[in-house]
Amino acid sequence: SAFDYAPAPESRSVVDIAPSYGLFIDGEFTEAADGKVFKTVSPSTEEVLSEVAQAGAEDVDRAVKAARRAFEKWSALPGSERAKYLFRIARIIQERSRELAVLETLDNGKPIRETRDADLPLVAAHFFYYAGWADKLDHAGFGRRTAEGIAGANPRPLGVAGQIIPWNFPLLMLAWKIAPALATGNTVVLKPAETTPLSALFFADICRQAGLPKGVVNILTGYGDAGEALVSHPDVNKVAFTGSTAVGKAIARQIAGTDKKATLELGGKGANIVFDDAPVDQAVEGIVTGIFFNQGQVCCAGSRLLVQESVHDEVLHALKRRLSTLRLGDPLDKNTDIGAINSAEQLSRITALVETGEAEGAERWSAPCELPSAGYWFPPTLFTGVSQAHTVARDEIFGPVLSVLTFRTPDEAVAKANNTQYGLSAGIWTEKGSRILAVANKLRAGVVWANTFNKFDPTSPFGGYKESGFGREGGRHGLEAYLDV
Ligand code: TXE
Repeated sequence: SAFDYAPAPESRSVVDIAPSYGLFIDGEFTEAADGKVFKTVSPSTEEVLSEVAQAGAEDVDRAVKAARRAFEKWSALPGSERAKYLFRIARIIQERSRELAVLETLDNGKPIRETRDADLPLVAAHFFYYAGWADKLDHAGFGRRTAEGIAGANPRPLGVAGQIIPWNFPLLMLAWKIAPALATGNTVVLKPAETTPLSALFFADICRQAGLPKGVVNILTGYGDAGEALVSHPDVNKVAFTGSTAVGKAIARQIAGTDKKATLELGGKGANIVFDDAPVDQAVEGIVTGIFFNQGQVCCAGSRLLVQESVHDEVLHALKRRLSTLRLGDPLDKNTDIGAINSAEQLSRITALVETGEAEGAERWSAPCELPSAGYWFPPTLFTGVSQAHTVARDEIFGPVLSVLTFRTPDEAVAKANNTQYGLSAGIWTEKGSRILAVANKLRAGVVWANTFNKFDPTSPFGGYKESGFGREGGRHGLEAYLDV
């Protein structure tokens, strides 16, 4: 069967996880002021990996003060000096990428193939990319320094950035947030998600290794209350958040009436649109990448398949055959395609939404695979016979679950794709270039992929329309989010 294969596990011993970790404040690892700690577990085995300090309001205050003190010198450095630190960080990430990939896989549950081939190379790429910007801000349309002074725009850092990130791409979300903030001369207090605190703490170690001045990057592990304290701290000038739409809205309410700037990157319900002229095998691979990459725990996942009616049966047949070959299991095994769900809470959210889908009458099909007895797992699943009113067509499931809808004409595809509260991503599969352009221009989505899906690049801005949030990360636009011009 598809499950008979020789396992080739990545060695766990390449990463040395300490039994406990402190908060990283002002260049030092330190206990929380009230001594609180929490455990982080591996979602594929439920084994406790380590115990980390749990930040409270007092720790947030200490970290923000450290970042404020560091800001004076950091923002005054020439861009070329800041670039040197960022290049150094990027190179250390490359050198330590095997260790970091294994760590991320242990703490998050995603397959090592993904952390090794996608997460880590992209993390390094973002630091290299923004390092390259640091000394060019004055010369790239942001402004121009002349012998007499400054002509045109004068780009200035905002100050202290409070950054809150989720658990689905812990290191990559850190890179998206820290690299542009530092390149533009801001300092940072970052809170990783409570289920994936470890890679951010290893990153703190990399900052020390790179000789980054103390206080420029501070890492606070903890829960939502620490995030809330960070957002409301009066000395935080900019809030950058990636996470659920509900918390994003709460943050927007919290900072209303203050002078804080914000970027919010929230949920999604991306449409992957397959036209009848698309090569089926290629489209099927793109559908699989779109929704089963990282177990579908991706804000820009292609979680709604819109397939042209005339090829529905053919595409579904090929898709089910492909899904039956996916290997679910040990995320450290290099042959694994589908890893663990990140937490028991996320698994129960997925399970509840799938039950709702069944109760509302959509037809469920799950790939035949054995689920390991320990850990949090969900098989690759499809819903067919889905209408736009169904919950599984409207709500973000954030799991390996694809809802299949059909359309007859390009206009109907566009209307259905846009019929969502979200607007983060979409995909188009067709051989016709003119159709790609025509359809893409009508989609209300921050990212539109054509004949590919879930491809990321540090040069491309990423962000949402509608309730998927506002602001862009990545590319030149990602710099603007950290500058007053
Ligand atoms: O998100 P939260 P959760 C979606 C996805 C998922 C759902 C819930 O649909 O099923 O959200 O996930 C911090 N003030 N996405 O509960 O709570 C929290 O500690 C400030 C989409 O994990 O939003 C963590 O660091 N911060 C998504 C971060 O916010 C607060 C990625 C995200 O957690 C806070 C993740 C508060 N009041 C989930 N409460 C995406 N866009 O990629 C919590 N946090």
